[in-house]
Formats: sequence, structure tokens, C-alpha cells
Amino acid sequence: MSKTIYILNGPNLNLLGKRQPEIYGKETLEDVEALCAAEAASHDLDIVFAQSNHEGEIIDLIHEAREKAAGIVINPAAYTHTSVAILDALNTFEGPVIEVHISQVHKREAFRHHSYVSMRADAVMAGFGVNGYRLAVAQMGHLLG
Ligand code: DHK
Repeated sequence: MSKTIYILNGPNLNLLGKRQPEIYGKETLEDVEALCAAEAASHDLDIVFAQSNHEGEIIDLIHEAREKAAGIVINPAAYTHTSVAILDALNTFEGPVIEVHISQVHKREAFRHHSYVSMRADAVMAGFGVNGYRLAVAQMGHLLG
């Protein structure tokens, strides 16, 4: 039976492709979902792909993943740098967690250099553009295979 991974996206990522394309690129979130689905299929993984601008909704999705998912790929966007609550939720999840950032956050403003989520993440992708999602899904295939 195929395993399921949750791919979760935080605030403003619904505007991917329109929002600061010089930083986040021209691909849309729908493009990201399609590339994740294709990569996941090649590893016999199913995906649940979601985006929310609301911290509590992301936490609810992580709680749902506790019951339904073998792994979580998460781009918490700005909540990366602020949310102890998302860190606490991820700490209730038993499978692998991979943190993704489209941009190279360490090259940017100092407030983007700290990640609460990195205290839980098993791996971190930053600066690979949206290809970081594909690489994270491939790594999930490796970890869960
Ligand atoms: C996305 C955001 O929205 C920012 O708040 C983060 C991250 C970086 C990204 O690179 O995907 O600082």
C-alpha cells in the first residue's frame, strides 16, 4: 500500500508566481503541486498538498497528518521564524519532517536566519527554488522506501 506524505505551505505562498518573482520565482503553487505529485508517484507515495495563511489551520493539518501521513514536507513561510506553536505541533509527529524554503534564507535579512521548525526538521532545503520541494519529496521516498 502506498504511503502518504503531507506537503504543507504557509502564508503568502498562495501568491507564488506573482509575489516577488525575483526572490520566489515564476512558478505557481499549482506548478509546485504538480511537480510534487509527479515526484511522489515515482516513489509510490501519495500526497496531500495544502496551503494556509492561518497558523491554526497549519497546526490542524499537522494534527491530521499524525493520523494519516508517514512524513511531512513543510514550507512554513514567515511562520518559520515566529511559530513555537508549529514547532510544538511538529514535535507531536513521529515520522520524518523536511523543511523547505524556496529562497536562500541565510542570504537574506537576519530575522530569516532563525527557524523554530529547524529544531524538529530532519532535513532542510533552502535556495533550490521550487526544485527544493521535488528534492524533499525524493528524500521522503528514500527515507520511507
Ligand atoms: C517563504 C516566505 O514567505 C518567507 O517568509 C520565508 C520562505 C522564506 C521561502 O523562501 O520559501 O522567510
